[in-house]
Amino acid sequence: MKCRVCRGPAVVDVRRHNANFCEEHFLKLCRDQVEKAIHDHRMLEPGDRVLVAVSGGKDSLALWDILLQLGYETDGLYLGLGIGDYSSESGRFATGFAKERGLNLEEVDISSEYGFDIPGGSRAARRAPCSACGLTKRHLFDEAATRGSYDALATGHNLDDEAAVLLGNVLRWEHEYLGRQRPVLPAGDGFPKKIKPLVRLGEREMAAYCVLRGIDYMVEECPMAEGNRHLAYKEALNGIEDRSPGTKHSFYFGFQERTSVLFAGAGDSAGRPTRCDRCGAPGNSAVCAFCRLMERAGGRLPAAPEPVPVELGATRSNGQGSATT
Ligand code: Q46
Ligand code: ZN
Ligand code: ZN
Repeated sequence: MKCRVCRGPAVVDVRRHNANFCEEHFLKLCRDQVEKAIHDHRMLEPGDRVLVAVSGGKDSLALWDILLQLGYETDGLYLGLGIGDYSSESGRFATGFAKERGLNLEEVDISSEYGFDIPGGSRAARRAPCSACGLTKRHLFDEAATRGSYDALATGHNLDDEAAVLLGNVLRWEHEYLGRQRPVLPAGDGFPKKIKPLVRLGEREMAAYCVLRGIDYMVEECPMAEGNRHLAYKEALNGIEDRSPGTKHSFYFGFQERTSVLFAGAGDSAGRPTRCDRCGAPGNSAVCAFCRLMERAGGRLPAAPEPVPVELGATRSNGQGSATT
């Protein structure tokens, strides 16, 4: 097995590209793919300040590492979701990564700061754990990115994640979610810009990247993911990809290039943007979904909200279908 670039001994095969790579050229491939995603989808400008949503898993840590190498000014945000040992362990990987490199990582423990955790909150609110979790993460990531005046919030969604979410949204013709399933969502109506710079890289590549870069990451999956439809979609796509490498890429980027325009605007709802009466978050209802969840779960807000200015324009929903963040 020889590296496609230098013909030296290869350490990774990337079937989607029908090619093998040595360590140096594989790491370069990963950086180049992120750079291309950022450039093609106009995610960032040179020197932008980026808040990276860090879970302690391979994708978010690799993303943080690559953005640093590409010269962006980055900070991390880790949310302690209160999912037993899984949360405490993943928190250790996130803080370890930041500490070793002298990086700034904001940690928010939702149990101590908001008075509920994901297992208890989802039970009390009678929501599926991943639904309550996804909603909580989106709300707190948005809040932190806005509070810190970051140019963008970056998440570690990779090609496997995005293709699986797309499959789920297509199977149910979720036109609103399809309208918002893009690698970049611009800032507006009080929401920060959101970017997914790993969309050109798969799960297996991100694991290999971390191993080769010596990044320790949380290997165990979240115990609450069991029964999540997203996993079934991933498995189905993996079966197809095995027989026909490159299918996930064509499915996702074919949608972006040729079909997503048909759904453009479907995720926006007409009306005047407003702010949540409880927490001040932007949205289009008097009490935001996070505050409703928190109230049903017996939680509380930590402090009086700082008012966040909201520009006039069409309001938008901030979900994207199956939760993957
Ligand atoms: S952390 Fe949260 Fe995931 Fe666990 S509860 Fe579901 S959404 S699976 S990425
Ligand atoms: Zn090489
Ligand atoms: Zn609220």
